[in-house]
Amino acid sequence: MNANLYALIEAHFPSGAEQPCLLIPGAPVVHYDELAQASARIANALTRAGCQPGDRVAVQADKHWHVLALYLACLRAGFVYLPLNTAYRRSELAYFFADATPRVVVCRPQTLGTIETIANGARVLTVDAHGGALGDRARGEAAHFATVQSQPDDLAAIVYTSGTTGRSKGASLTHRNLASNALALVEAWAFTRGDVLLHALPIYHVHGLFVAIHCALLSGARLWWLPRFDAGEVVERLPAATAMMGVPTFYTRLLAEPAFTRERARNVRLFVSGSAPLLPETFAAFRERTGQTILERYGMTETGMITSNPLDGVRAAGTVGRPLAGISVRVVDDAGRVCAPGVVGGVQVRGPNVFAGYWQMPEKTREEFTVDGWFRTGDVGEWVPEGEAKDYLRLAGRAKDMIISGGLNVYPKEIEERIDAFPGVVESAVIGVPDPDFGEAVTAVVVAKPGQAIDEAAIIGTLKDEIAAFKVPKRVHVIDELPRNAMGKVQKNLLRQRFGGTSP
Ligand code: MLC
Ligand code: AMP
Repeated sequence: MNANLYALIEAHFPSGAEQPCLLIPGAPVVHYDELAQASARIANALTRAGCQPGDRVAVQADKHWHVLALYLACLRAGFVYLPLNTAYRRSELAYFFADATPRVVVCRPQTLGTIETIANGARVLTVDAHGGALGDRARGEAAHFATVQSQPDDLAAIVYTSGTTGRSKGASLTHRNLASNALALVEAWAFTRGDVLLHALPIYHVHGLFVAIHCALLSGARLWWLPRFDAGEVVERLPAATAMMGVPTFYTRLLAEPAFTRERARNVRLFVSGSAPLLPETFAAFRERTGQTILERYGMTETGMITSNPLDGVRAAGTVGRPLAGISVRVVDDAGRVCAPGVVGGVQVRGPNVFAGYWQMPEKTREEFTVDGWFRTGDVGEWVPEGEAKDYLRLAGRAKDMIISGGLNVYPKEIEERIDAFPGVVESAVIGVPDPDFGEAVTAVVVAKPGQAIDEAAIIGTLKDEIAAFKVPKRVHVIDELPRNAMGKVQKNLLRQRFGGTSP
């Protein structure tokens, strides 16, 4: 049997392949056979460009359907797909290229000049709405490509996640990781060929790329392929959709639209939320407005999806449900002992979904696994001890010092190091404060050198030139001294209380 994920996906394509796959506003429908042929052409073109199985193909591109074909091409040819957030700037990209040494980089036409100077010897091709240079090369290629024979442990993708040390780590994901998770989700959420999934997520993170796309393609469903999340556009398309996936910000923004009514949501059988905590207020307001109950699930880049509230049965606000089929989850104390229900501890995971390790970081990989093979998520939670959500997992916070803003992770250390390097700054602390739109807003607290003024706008402006804008603090506060505990550790809880109005 071929463990290649593309082989599995293709086996589920609807028969009589001229079935609609991507519904794109203002553009012709893309059918399943067109997608398959486009992926074959790209696989042939990349092979001709020198790519071999195991080579990395790094992609920083807008959400054109050709990019989906490119992803499928990499899978079927055994190349390792490496998606990059479009917000990443030059220095961030240079790090990824140096670390992953891709054979090919695919980018937007407007960044070609920059990327060529940092691509580390990779061949650089553009992709745009018409296909770009990649499309030009693919056009003359055969529309057939024999999917390579893959082993379950062969790499399918590397997805970078930020690290507590400020250095990003590439999570190496295998064909087995992606395939097992995709099958578990199709089953848990009962996707069928009759579904139409509204897809407004970006396709450079696991939520939009793997969770959403695999559920749809593995069930022969259709997707509304929207370039980005725009609440008005989503409200317009929802009556023609049966499912939607989003980060909590999608749901708070929908609720802010007066045109988003029960009637608009009537045909949708499933609203899924994840990537960040869904506030119980949002859960309740959504139910009140639409009569529908959001299904919250929990996952991470290194593991794919871990737990989910049920399709049938109680979906409980503030919980992330039960482990998906084939996945084991445990909650342990600091000594590694399993916690009783109701006792908060570290969340650990084991199963075919758990990644193969961090790209070229064996030490870091070892640190994140227990001796008996469980992956430490860095999240903290408990099993609900009683009531209608008994035995569901409730996340209680994070052991790792991480902020989630609009579903995107920001590690304070990376930002603090940059702010500390500004002239006039003694030191800084970066925290997340509650934000009605992004859930948490990145905020900096800075100590100035005696007699030096801190220019908030200058710090924000300079950081925006250097790093992805979603990581840049929305505010910079100046303070005389950072509060520290007896061990000398900065008490971020006190800063959150002072600048975010939350209790410590
Ligand atoms: C954009 N901006 C953000 C931001 N997104 N700021 C903080 N946090 C964010 N998430 C800033 C931009 O830099 C810009 O700033 C301004 O907001 C407007 O930019 P935009 O591009 O117009 O924003 P918008 O399209 O409204 O994007 C917001 C969003 C988007 C919430 C729709 O961030 C999004 O799609 N988030 C989903 C991310 C996701 O897929 N996460 C899953 C990760 S996988 P300025 O100052 O320049 O104006 C994962 C595992 C799992 O976590 O379990 O799923
Ligand atoms: P990432 O590293 O981008 O994959 O983000 C994974 C992290 O997002 C997890 O470790 C959690 O901290 C968080 N996360 C994902 N889903 C949820 C959820 N439903 N509720 C709370 N946090 C979540």
